[in-house]
Amino acid sequence: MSSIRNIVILTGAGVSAESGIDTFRDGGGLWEQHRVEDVATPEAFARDPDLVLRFYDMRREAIQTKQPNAAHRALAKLDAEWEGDLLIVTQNVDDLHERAGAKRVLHMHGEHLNAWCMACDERPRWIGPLIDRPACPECGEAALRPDIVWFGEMPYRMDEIFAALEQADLFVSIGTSGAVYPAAGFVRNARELGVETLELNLEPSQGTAWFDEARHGPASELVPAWVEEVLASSRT
Ligand code: BV8
Repeated sequence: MSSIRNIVILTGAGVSAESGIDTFRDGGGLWEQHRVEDVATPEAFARDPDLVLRFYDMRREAIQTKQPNAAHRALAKLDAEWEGDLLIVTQNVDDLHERAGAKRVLHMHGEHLNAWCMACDERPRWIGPLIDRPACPECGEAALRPDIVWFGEMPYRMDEIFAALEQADLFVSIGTSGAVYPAAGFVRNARELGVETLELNLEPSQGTAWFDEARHGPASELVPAWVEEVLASSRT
């Protein structure tokens, strides 16, 4: 019988790459089209709110034209069939995990499809643009910003993430470059806790040396194969 009961999975932009959503660092990635400092910081939003709102309006619209890929579907299958604890901690701000059917998903960097009201702190579901400063559906104020964790802002629900890591038997990092903290440090937290660690990525990430095992290739191939493997091992 496999000793794996509780799994924490971290996903990054590489999981959505084959769905046609730009990653941050590959080739013509998002960062190259816009300098990070220009759009993904509170300072940028204070300095040039229209630029930042247009940047997120474009991406919010774009993700609604994309579909989950085989990696999202395999993780949703694992979520549905895994009897132990399972948490998909995603750095991604798209909704492809959910649209593939995954339930146990935690967006540590926020979501394109939520807005965040700076007047009443509500986070209404939002699919349209914010550039025209629409009124908050809760309080009526024109004070909505993207519900995205920018650089220098605290990622969401960190206490839940660390609690899950403390209970985990396996930590799997999928489709992330290991460039951004605190997410990039989770593999070290896992190792310190004695958790088995696995990397599934197109190429070695910046943190690849910290993993017990690393497999390199496209997520649409690696993830379904790994899901079948871990489900089969749980039945032995
Ligand atoms: C915080 C939302 C503290 C925005 C994002 C110096 C050292 C250490 C840390 C820092 C430092 N200086 C500053 C920091 C902190 C900073 C940081 O880490 N900076 C980095 C650049 C050094 N971190 C922060 O600011 C974080 N907050 O630290 O707060 C604090 C403390 C107290 C009080 C208040 C605050 C907040 C970070 C969150 C920023 N927001 N996203 C948006 O989406 O617009 S980050 C953004 O980049 C993503 O969300 C993601 O999390 C991150 C990394 O991107 P990846 O997902 O890894 O994508 P990437 O393109 O990099 O890699 C893709 C990978 O996929 C590649 O490896 C590629 O090979 C692979 N791939 C490609 N195709 C495929 C594939 N794999 C498989 N199959 C394929 N087909």
